Amino acid sequence: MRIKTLRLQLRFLAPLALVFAAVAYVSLPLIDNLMLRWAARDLALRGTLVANAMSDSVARSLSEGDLAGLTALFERTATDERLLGMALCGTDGALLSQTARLPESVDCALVQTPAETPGLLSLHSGAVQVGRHPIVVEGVPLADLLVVHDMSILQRRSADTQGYLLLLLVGLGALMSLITMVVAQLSWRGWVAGARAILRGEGLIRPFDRPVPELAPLAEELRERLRELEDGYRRLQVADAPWDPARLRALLNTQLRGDQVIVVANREPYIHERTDAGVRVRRPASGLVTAVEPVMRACSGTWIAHGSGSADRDAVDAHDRVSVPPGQPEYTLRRVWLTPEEEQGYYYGFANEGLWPLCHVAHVRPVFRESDWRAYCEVNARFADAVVAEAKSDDPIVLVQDYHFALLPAMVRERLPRATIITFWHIPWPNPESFGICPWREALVEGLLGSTILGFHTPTHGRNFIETVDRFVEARIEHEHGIVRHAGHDTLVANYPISIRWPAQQETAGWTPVAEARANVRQAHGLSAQHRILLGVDRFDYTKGILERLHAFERLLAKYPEWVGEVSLLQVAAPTRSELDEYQDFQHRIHRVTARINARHGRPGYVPVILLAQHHEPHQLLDLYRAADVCLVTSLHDGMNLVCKEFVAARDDEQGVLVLSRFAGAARELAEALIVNPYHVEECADALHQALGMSPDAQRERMASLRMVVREHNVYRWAGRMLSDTARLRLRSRIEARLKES
Ligand code: ADQ
Repeated sequence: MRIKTLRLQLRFLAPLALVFAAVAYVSLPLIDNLMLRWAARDLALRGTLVANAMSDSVARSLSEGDLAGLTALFERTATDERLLGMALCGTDGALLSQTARLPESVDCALVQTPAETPGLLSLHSGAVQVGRHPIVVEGVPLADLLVVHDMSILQRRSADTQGYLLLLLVGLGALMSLITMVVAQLSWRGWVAGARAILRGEGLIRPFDRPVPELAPLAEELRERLRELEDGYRRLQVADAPWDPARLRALLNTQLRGDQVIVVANREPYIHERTDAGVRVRRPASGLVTAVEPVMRACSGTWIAHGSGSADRDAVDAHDRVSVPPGQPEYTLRRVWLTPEEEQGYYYGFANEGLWPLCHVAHVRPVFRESDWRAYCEVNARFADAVVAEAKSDDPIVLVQDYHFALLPAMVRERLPRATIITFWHIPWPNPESFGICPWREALVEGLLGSTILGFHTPTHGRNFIETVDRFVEARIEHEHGIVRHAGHDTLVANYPISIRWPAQQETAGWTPVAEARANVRQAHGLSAQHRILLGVDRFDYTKGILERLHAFERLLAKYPEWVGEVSLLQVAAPTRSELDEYQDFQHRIHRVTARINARHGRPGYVPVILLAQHHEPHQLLDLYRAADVCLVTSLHDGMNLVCKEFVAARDDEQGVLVLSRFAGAARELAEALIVNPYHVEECADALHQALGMSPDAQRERMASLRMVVREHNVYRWAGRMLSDTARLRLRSRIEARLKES
């Protein structure tokens, strides 16, 4: 018998045994006492019967003075084994007659003793009982007859009875224990197996592991209900109170209290760089950093990233860690070092020449090199090592960011099976046909299926992923609930639209007023105060639709010549991945087209396209957003796009028009923008014309509605919804683990 079963049985038997011992201890003396009393009363009655039967003979013998005959009568009567003897005492206490075996301790003095029980005088040494029975003839008391019974027989019987009773109780106890144990075992095993099966999604299992096909529909229904409850819970999460830093912190401090959070991202939130003026700390222009940092600040976790700054190595301790933000440390940044070859293969090669174009439908061919793939695998393994090294328990929460780490979730899962791994894919996921051209498609999908939760910006990206799983790997899919079961492990595929931090009131109070920002920006670029500005802000990337934007602007000037000289396109493009040919070619092309448009429509004092191919600080971008009449986001394909949300957040004057590509994830939420197909030059030119001619009231109406959406759907909601789901799944897996243990 297994130890666990033995423990389980003892759990039932021990209390039962205790109860029976207590019952026996209390009840046996009580029962014994009761039986002795009954027996004594019986003997007393018996004595009375004897006395009554003999009273006539006694009266006659007394009247005749025949005491010898009386003694002979007593001797004959006292032959019974329980009757020890008899004595006749006069009313004055004198002994008139007695049997030979009368115990010495019995004499006529007892007649004077008051009796507790009528007719019962006393018990001597617990061994004899003396009954006193008056002989009364025609109402006149003549004498007292003492009848002495042997009590030792009763005591022997009492001891026998106790023995039998004890045996009976023990037998009963054993029988009841056995029945209880069997019933408890059956129901316990049944419930545990049933609950496990439901949680595993396999159906109920009968005790002793025999399947019960007739219960399968019930199990299915139970599972269904459980999922519906969870879906309802998630919907409620969407509808309730607004998300802000306090609510996010409260979530981390309650539902995820004490749980360690580790972020894995290629990009670090703080970069130490060597400059002529000494070491400078720079913050990268990244939507991802903006989104994830509040989580880190709230939970004092660890952020693992590639140390890419020229002074990064000087800033870390012996374990490659540095506390950030500098000056007011709130969490730890752990840097991972890559060789130039590794960076080339993993980052520029596989991630940005392979996966980036593969996932964006932007008509740029992905390049897949074997050496890049090897570097990608190795770097993923290096980061997985760092996660394991930084983990303080066997079940940390690991937030994996983006397409640089598709293999890492399964690598971490293998070494920390109890970890909760949340992977967020910041870029789109294409349909299975497009994804299928990747030579390592199965490995990438299986790597991601190591995640507990896999998040995308939109349901379409999630659906594409599930269809890709369906096409290329062996997995069970619950389409309705977005759950994929692969290698004995569930992954929840869900959508969490990312966003920006909505600015606090004290922050907006410090902003340059809109009129001033408009004037400053126009002055900086030599434009008149009334000059209209169309604004584009992007990384200098071919997916952002910068070329299509130029085409649309060119068409606007041609189709609606009244705008020539009145409006300029101010395009800010932050250099990015410039090491790659594709990016260099693209950037050159944009410069060429810009020059062509300017040559065609420009004139002294009027530059139609102002191209600022450089990084801008956040306050500079803020002034540009506030100065613009129209913001143009024309991505050919974009996971979400944060620029359009930044523009909306910057416009507290409720003016300005957003023109937004339908192929950006943001188009799902920002329906009040002018939604365009960036490939359709004519449609885009018309939208620009409409935007420039829009009345201030119409602008206010649209902008107020857009602001409401972005304020509510902020970055804290993105992180909060993901972490709420994390907390729910961790609770569930803890219950599951407990069930397994029992
Ligand atoms: P990106 O492709 O980088 O992000 P986006 O979401 O627009 O795209 O974020 C760009 C960020 O860089 C914005 O915060 C913007 O302000 C900043 N930026 C752009 N140009 C700049 C410049 N010249 N100087 C300084 N900063 C500049 C990826 C996905 C997106 C997804 C985000 C977040 O491609 O679809 O929205 O991740 O998940």
